[in-house]
Amino acid sequence: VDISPSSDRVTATLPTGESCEVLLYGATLVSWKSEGGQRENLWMSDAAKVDGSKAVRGGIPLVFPVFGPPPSSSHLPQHGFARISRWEFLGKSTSESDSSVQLDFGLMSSNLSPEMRAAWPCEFGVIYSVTLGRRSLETRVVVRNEGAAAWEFMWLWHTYLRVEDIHQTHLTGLSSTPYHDRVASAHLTSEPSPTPLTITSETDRVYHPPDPQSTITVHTPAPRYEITRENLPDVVVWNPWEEKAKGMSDFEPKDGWENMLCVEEGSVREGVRLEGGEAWEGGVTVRLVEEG
Ligand code: TA6
Repeated sequence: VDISPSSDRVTATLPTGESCEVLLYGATLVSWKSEGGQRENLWMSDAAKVDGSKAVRGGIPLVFPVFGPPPSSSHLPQHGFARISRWEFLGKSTSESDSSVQLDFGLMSSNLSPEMRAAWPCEFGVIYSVTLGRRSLETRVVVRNEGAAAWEFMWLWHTYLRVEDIHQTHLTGLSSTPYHDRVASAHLTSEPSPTPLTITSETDRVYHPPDPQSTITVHTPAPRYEITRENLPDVVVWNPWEEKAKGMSDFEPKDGWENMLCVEEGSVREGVRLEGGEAWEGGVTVRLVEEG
């Protein structure tokens, strides 16, 4: 396994060629290649900023400690500060069989800029682990309250999956699940019949699957993505569609919405409360399974 922790990113490559690349900026996964390194599974905008000037448009940005627009009284940025902070690379560990490699990253309240510390003065420590397998990517997080006073947070992986064609993509595992529609800003219950979910216009939904162990599958003309969660009650499905893509300066190419789908796992409907010294952990595994 080759780890080249250059100054701004860490790349891990398995002997069989699969690889992942993580920016220290936001601990943002910007590439996950399978099939010997031939297939990229994450969508990245051609105009994504990776110089620290703004959150990366693509890959897997981390949302913490708030999801969405912050409370009006707060000075936190949209989706919090994790994705725009510099994380520390804590090291790697490989399995004996060399068929997987784990990269660990950390963010502490002491790493934050003064303004972010002021915006969210809670003592915290986050350890984020990325484990690359030949046909899988596992991401895990432990959030710990390092202070004495209790506080609440939200966590979400804002994952931009690459799809061959959004018009030939459908999801299973979310049908007949209640969701909050952020486009129509109404709380709706999804179609009662367990029909696969297709994406036919701007979509921004926060699902709350009744079975937290349910597998969500993204069927595309290429290997399907089978997504399982641990301790994460919510799943956001987002595609900006044509108009909103046009309106994002860092979203390129403008028809790129046809090749991406955000399937985002987290705990965002309600905050997670941690007493002083308490820790919370969550995880997501995405497996690649040949269709058919
Ligand atoms: O996860 C969906 C969402 O909350 C959408 O409402 C949209 O705002 C998207 O995230 C992108 O947000 P960003 O701050 O990365 O532009």
